[in-house]
Amino acid sequence: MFNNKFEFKKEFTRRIEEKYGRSLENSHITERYLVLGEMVRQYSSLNWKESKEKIRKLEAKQMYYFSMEFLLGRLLTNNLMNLGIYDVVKNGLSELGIDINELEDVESDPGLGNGGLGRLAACFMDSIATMSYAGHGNTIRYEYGLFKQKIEDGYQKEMPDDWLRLGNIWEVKKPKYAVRVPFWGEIEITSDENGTILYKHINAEYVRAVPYDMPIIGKDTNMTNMLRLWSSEPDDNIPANRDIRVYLAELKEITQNVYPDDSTEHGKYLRLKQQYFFVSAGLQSIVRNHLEQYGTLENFNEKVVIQLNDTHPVLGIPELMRILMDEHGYEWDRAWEIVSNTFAYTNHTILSEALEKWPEEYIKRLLPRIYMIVEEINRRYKIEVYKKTGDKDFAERTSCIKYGYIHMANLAIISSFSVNGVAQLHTDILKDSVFKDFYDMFPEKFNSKTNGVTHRRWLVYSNPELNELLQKYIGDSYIYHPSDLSNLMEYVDNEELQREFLEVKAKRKKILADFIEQETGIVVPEDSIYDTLAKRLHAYKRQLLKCFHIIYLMNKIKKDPNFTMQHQTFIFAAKAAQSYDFAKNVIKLINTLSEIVESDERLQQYIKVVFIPNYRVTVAEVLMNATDVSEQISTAGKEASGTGNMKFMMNGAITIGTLDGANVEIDELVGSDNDIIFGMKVEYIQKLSYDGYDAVEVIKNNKDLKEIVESLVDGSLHPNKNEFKIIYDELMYKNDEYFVLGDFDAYCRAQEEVQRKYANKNEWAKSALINIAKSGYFSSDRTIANYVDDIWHIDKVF
Ligand code: NBG
Repeated sequence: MFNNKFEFKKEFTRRIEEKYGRSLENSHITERYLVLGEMVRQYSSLNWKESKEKIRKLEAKQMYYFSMEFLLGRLLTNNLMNLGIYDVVKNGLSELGIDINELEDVESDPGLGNGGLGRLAACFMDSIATMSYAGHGNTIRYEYGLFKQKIEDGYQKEMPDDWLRLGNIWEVKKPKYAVRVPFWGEIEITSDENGTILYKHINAEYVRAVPYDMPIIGKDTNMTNMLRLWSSEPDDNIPANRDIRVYLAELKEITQNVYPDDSTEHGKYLRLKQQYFFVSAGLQSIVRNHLEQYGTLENFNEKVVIQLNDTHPVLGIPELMRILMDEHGYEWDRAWEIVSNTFAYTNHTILSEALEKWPEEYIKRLLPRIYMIVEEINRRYKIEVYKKTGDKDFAERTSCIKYGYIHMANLAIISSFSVNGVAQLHTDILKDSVFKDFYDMFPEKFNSKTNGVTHRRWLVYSNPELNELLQKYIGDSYIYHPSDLSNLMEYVDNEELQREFLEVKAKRKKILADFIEQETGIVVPEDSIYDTLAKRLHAYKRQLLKCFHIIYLMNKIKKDPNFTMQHQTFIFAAKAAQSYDFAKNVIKLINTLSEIVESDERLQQYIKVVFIPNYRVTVAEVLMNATDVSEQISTAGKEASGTGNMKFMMNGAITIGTLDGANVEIDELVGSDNDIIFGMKVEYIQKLSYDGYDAVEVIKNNKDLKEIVESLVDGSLHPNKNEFKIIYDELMYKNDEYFVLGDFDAYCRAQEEVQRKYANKNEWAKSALINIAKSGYFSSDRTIANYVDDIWHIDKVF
């Protein structure tokens, strides 16, 4: 392929000429990008081949991460860095007169997911490969990503995220591994000559699932894993009476969009189809691969472990039962033994709206055989539990079919050998309340795995300035051993380092400021506290609380002629789900505040408000490392973990947050001098929820707050008094479900603490450095090590 810059240049030029029939000088930037991508992918193919051979030779156990989302972000830089050829390529290109950054910018950022859950899957893939474990991803090849967010007149507008416009340079289509996935139809029950009962799926409509494989390249290792994305295509046979155009349209829909609108019946069926489609295809291919190597499924769970990323892939459980029994002649008991030792389930949220349940009827119609198996799992479960406890109520309560619905989390817990939460506090809540019954029954299944993020993407590659500074003091071992970041503790009092750190931060702030100006036209001062809240827009994440603090400041600035503060820039980035009106209303509010500030000189002396549109991995990469203050202000108990909090911390931002999710662990590690914790705690909130919380009462007793809430509807923020009515109603008539008002005062005091702390530059820099030093714990390398030790039990391949 190429071993040095000279060979690279020659090869690159030759390929451009061969592929496009033109000279390098006349080639288009997209042609250059595509050729480079192809070269890098092929470069990694040798490792891919070697990894597969080694896995086979060692008979290594493999982990498969089943997830409906993988928010990969762009891969060119990451892959070049991980392969150790970034500089060769960069310099080679530069000598050919090409700026590598321009090619990097051609790559689209595949939004194959929604938020933390999808990004976590991507971080895990990086750590697993880098640590030389065999661990692959299994997902859907969505034709369009989530959506591109545009802001028009302050409102969110959704545009298609056409990420495949230039093709995907990393994938290889493998039609020979296609499998068939059945929907609809009926089950015909017969028996053979020995009396064995046979289940035959008749009148089914088949969809062809075709895999596209992407290499997952580890850092400085030969290990290359696979992310398999399934795409739907027409089957060779379709039912005789089926209208072919309808068949094609419905089939195409399966892999068209991330999160199709599931407010309609059609949408719900579609979502269910997506779930079954990718788990069935994934399992069929894993089983085939296993049989090819071992010739038996007897040792399946010794060689395969499947991690279910939330409940979306839980249909994999009955599907594997089906494959073992209907296709390979297994009896129930033995099949169950294999299945219940193969799957492990991760819960990512306790919000009841997100704990999936499906009308029984839907599964019965769409997946008749799967329905029968779920029913049987449930029947046996209830008998077993009743035998064990003698408690009928308990058995009913925890069963997976209740009141006409199939409860996916219950099915997952009953059928998996491991159930984990994603931060200590979250796991405690699962054990103590949400899944208490199950915990009482199967305490051994429950465990906690605090999330992590790949510090290579989020620090080493996206913040080269900080990386360089860290290496100057502590060397580069932390790239592979993130806990070595703690070596920085020795230097946190060093004033020279503190100064250098602030310089690095200033450079990153400049980069962000330029980006903001380019995206929004807003000019933000560099000498300002960059205070960022970037995550999905949701009531529990409380973007609204931050808005209220901003309005509070605006009111103070206007009223008090002696007002003064260090300039602070409030940055938001968030997408709202398409049908979530409240969230969209908050986006409009943020943009309205931004406009008010932009048109008022006096306000601008002290604050700026910025909404960065179309939040995605690429934006996070310039946003997090330029931030001074990391906003993690969810209602305590609601944020399972958070992972943005970790990315900010790693880049030396100081957390202002509630004791929620992984914030609790951040606080334990850095200590209360180095973060700013405020607000009601989980226990108090739980008590309040029962004991009476009266939003109207809270406002009555707080003049500032009253003024703020009223400004939503009295025309002072927007001439249309109904503009923020949805927000107003949520607070006043739905009793402020997420305690925005209840935490308002505490949040304002915490923000005063930000101001006080920032005034002392050395103190600030020291705290930031302590945050960086302690952030090794939040590398996904640590998380993966925990999963390997406690759940997966897989061995290193290299
Ligand atoms: C999210 C939680 C986050 C958590 C990520 C990753 C879902 C359903 N859950 O708090 O809200 O960090 O999962 O575990 O997206």
